[in-house]
Amino acid sequence: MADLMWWQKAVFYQIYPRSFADGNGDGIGDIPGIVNSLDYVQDLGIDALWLSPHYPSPQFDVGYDVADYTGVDPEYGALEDFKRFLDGAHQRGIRVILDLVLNHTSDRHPWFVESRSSRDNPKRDWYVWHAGKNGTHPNNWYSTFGGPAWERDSRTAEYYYHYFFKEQPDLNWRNAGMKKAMWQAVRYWLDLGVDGYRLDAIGTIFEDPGLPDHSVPETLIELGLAAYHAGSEAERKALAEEYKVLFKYQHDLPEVHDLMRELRALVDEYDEPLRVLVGETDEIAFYGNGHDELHMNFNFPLMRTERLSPAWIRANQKERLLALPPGAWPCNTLGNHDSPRVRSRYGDGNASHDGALARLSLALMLTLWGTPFLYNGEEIGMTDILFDDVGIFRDNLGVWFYNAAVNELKVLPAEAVRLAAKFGRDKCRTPMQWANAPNAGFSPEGARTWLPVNPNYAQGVNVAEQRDDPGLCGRRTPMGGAQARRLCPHAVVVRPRMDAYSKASKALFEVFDFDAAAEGSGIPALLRRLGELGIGFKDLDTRQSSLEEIFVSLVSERG
Ligand SMILES: [Ca+2]
Ligand SMILES: [Ca+2]
Repeated sequence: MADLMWWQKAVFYQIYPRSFADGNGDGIGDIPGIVNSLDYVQDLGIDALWLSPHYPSPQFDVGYDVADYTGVDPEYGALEDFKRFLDGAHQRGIRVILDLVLNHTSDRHPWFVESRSSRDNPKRDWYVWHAGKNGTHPNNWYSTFGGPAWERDSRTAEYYYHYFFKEQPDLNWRNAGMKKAMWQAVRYWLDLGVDGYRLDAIGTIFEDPGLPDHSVPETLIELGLAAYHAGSEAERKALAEEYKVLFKYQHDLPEVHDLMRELRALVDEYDEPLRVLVGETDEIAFYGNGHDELHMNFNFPLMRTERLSPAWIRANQKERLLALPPGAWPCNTLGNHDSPRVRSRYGDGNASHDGALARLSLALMLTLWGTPFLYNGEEIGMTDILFDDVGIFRDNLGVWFYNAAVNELKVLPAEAVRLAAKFGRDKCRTPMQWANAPNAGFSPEGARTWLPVNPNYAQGVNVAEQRDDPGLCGRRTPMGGAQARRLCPHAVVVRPRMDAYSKASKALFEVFDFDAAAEGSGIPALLRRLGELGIGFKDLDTRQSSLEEIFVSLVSERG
């Protein structure tokens, strides 16, 4: 295993800076807060951090609308704070990757301010501008965040393209000057010592320059609502296919792979240590030949279920691992700042099961073959919270959904809020719960946090009370898991050899099996090791039950 790269052995932990730790007590997470929390991160056994955008931003898309690629948002601190954070992490042996948003900027970015100022501005072509057609939009494309993908700019009477909000104009990656400027920004952080990037929304970087209309009769909101009400995997799959057709000319154009090869070559100029690129995409094609595009792409298909059954996990692993090109390395996750909390999503509503299932899910992440990414707060079993007042929403996607549901689909407001809270992303972005204290210990008493804290901090869902408690979603889960993972980074799967066990047990063993050739020991060794590290379930007696039996009983209960 000596030949594995650092990022292949690492457990990654995503920090959403606005919600992780508030250093100056103004209700907003910041970099000094993260600096103060580095010992906690180290104690968890985390090897690498992915920091969601820390750049200056009007926060219309909560950080994913960047107004300066080489700055730090004043709400989060200054460059000196960032350097202290990077040094502090490195001193603890923790690497840091940043978020890189290549598809679009904020409409407040100076590049766009210049670009929109006149049709002959030198930066006009840095964005995607087109004349209207028949007095309206250049074509029928949607923005994935609702409404047309085109916004008419009265100053120059042309339309600019935006795949996301109109406050996020798409960059034109066919323009060499823009590309050069962006590569300079990429080098800026690498030169500072940053260890790589997580690449946002890379599938949307290029769009068809011929602007052909899509052919889907349903509106985007109709598809969204149908997906929400879909009763079966088959239905969900069919809708996902239709969604693909809707965005066919705006997604995954072949040119993007030339660009990724170019970026990889740039990043490969840096060594000591080697830097890493992780793509927010599940398309295997972004691995290139296994060595010339991105180092890792998320295994998002694993998440796309309501139930993490052994059969689902096994099928996913078989399909995914077989599809990888030689030399490519898998990358697994069950949650991030855009998706439901693991405990809420994969639980079954029974409090004791939900806790156990959340821990099992973490154990799964830490034992599957590949590099795991955990989202901050998962280690203490944080849950979604659904706000019942649109006035509280900070995610404009939820606000859009609410307005569309009320105005276009005539849904009653109370029901629309409920749907919008589920559809939006505030639910999983609430402040980190550090203690059973006012504002969950995130901000001082009396401060108004940018999103309300989830009140379940008072029911044990907080760091302080789980510090020494292996309880329902005890902090010892990821700590032990991370240690276990370092013991066996080849942990994996899919070797039927368990005749002696029940069917459910067999399936689970296959899931939690690991590469005996790599470790020189049998299957249950990892499970035993997890047991030794105290990773059991409080509601089942781990001294009387083997961990294997616990896994089996969990699955049996789940049917
Ligand atoms: Ca703050
Ligand atoms: Ca684009």
